[in-house]
Amino acid sequence: MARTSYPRTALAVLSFAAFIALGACASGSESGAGSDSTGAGGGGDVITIGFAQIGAESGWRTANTASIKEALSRENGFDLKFSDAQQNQENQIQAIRSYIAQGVDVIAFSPVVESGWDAVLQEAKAANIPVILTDRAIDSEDDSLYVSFIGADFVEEGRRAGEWVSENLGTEPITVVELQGTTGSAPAIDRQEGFADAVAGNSNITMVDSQVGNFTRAEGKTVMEGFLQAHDDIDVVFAHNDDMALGAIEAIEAAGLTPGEDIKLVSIDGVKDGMTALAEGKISYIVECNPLLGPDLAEIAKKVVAGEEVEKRIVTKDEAFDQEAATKALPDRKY
Ligand code: GYE
Repeated sequence: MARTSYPRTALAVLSFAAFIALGACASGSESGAGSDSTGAGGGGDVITIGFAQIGAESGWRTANTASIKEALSRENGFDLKFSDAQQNQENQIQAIRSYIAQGVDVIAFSPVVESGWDAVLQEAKAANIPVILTDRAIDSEDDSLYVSFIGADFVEEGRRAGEWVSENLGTEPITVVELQGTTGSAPAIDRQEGFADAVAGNSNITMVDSQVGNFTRAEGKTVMEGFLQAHDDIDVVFAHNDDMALGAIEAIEAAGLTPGEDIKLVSIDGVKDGMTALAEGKISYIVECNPLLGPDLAEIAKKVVAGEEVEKRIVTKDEAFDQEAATKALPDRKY
C-alpha cells in the first residue's frame, strides 16, 4: 500500500506562505456553516489544521466533535479551524476549499458520503496539503488523495449485530426491520452489508423493510411510525445507530407497545442515552463504535507535519454490550 510523507521543509515553506496569505487578508472570511477558529496560527511550531465535520446529527457526533476540539487544542500545539457542514456534502467541500485557500498545514474531515471527493482532494494535493480522513471512508480509485484513515470497521459492526440477532432471537421465525443511516455514507452501506451477511444463512429471519432514518432521532421515530403502520408483525428493529433506535422506541411506546418485549431493538454506537436504554431493557444489544478519535488524529497530524511515515489505515477497537454489561459500564462511560 502506498505511503505518502510530506517533508518538513516543504511544510515549513507552506506554513510561511500561509502566514503571508493570512496577513494579506486579515479580516479573512470563512465559508461553511458554524465555522470557528481558535487563533491566527501559521507560524512557529503550531500546526494549523482545518477540520470539516459532518454535522451534529447524533450523540456519537457530539462526542466525536468534543474529542477533536479537546485533542487539537492550543495547549497541544494546534490552531484548529472547525466547520460544521450540517450533513451537506457541498458545505463540506466548501469548507475544505477554504482551508486550502488559507494554506493550513493539514486538512482532516469525516466524509458525509463515500463518493464525490476526488476533485477537491486533488486540489488539496496540488497545494501540497496532507489530508487525514477520520471516522468515515471515501470511495476513490486514488488512495494518494489522503495520508491516513482513522476509524472503525463498519462491516464488522453490522456483522456483530447480525450474529447476535441470529444466535439469540433467530432460534424461531422472526421478522426484522432496518433503520438505515445516511444514504451513500460508509457506515450505512457497510453496516447494512455486515448485518445482511450475518443473518443470510438463518432461514428463521425475514427482513421485511429497510428505510433511511439519516442517523437522527427524529427521523428514526418517523420511519418507525411508518413501519408500524405498514407491518403488524415486527419482532426486531436493527438500527444503524443508537439515536435512530431511541426515536424508534418513542414510536413503539406511542403505539402502545413495549420496546424490549413486543419489539426488540439492536443498534450500534454505545452513547450514553443508548446504553441507558439498554440498561433499562428497552434496547437488547449494542455494538460499540468509539467516537473518541481526537487523540489519534492529533498524533497522526503531528507525524505527518514532521515528515514521518504514518499508517494508512488505523482501525479503532469496539466492544459490544448486553443489558448486564451496559449496567456495569455506564457509571464510567465517557460519552
Ligand atoms: O454511528 C452515527 C453518526 O460515522 C460512525 O455517524 C459514524 C456514525 C455514527 O451519526 O451515530
